[in-house]
Amino acid sequence: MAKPTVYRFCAGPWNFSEGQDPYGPPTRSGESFDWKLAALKKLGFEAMMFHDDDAVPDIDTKSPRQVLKEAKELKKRLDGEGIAAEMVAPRLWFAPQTVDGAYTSNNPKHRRYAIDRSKQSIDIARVLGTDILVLWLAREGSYIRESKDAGRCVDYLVEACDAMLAHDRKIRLAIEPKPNEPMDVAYVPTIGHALAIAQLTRDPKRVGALIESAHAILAGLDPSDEIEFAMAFKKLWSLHLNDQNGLKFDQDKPFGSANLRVAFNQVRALERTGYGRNGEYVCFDVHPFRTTRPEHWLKHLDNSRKTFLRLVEKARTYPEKEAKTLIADLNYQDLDQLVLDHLLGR
Ligand code: XLS
Ligand code: MG
Repeated sequence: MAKPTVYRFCAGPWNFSEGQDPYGPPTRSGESFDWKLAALKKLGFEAMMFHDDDAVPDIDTKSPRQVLKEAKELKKRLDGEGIAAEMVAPRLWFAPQTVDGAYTSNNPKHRRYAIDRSKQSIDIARVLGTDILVLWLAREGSYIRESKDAGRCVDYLVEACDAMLAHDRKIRLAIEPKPNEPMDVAYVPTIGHALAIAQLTRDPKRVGALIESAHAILAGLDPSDEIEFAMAFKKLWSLHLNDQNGLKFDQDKPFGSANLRVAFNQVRALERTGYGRNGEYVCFDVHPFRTTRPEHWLKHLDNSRKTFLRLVEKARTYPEKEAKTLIADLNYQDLDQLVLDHLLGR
């Protein structure tokens, strides 16, 4: 019997957001990076995840030398706080060069920009001590179908991955699927699409995935099935747990906030597949509600972690034997109630 997994937690600087949304300005004044780092430690988190310009602000204005210098300074600060860098993700959705896509832009110069910026993110990742580059393909998709050649875009995505894999022999690419937003329709909406792209690259064993709960729900799927699918290929290398109430904008709600049973089944999937046993982190890609006052700024992360750990207990005390008997008897009515009673704490 394998030892119980001891989970380690992670969040990004963007998870301490100031409350802005497309319809209104921030409701909390920003805090410094040091404040966020100290807050993460206080919450018992052991790692921080980074966009490239979280690690090196205003990155496009700096020389490669300056970028590496600042990455090394950040690494020293992280080491001083005992915080690991979980991943680096190139932010390929802000710059003017990515207005019509990054790797799949119709403009070859912009595709080159996206690949060069990704290679730089790999250099930052190596300095920070992580071998994971997360590719959330935010603008790889279309606003109207006729503006792009979706088949050619598969080739562009594979070309971009191949360039990254050739740039560094150790880096692993974790593709983070999402079906839409900011695009009308995105090109890599599910874990199946991500792993299919991986198979076309020059080194498929170095191309895996990251699953985000809300993104799977936006694709009309159950995140626990996506987790089990990715783990069947041994390719779930990072994880963004949060929640989502229906098909609308990406809500990044605290874990369990919208649907406790979906959260329970995600934790059960992690327990069953052994996610976390090879050093993988549980990241909460969650945002505080806009109404949250500064004195409550950390609650969305603290509550997500507490809910996660309570659901680990629920997974570990799940009445497996009773469930197996009901399954053998095809008695799914009582199995359904068994799960609810267990979650309700009969
Ligand atoms: C946004 C994405 C983003 C990626 C990292 O929805 O989840 O947080 O995980 O770029
Ligand atoms: Mg995410």
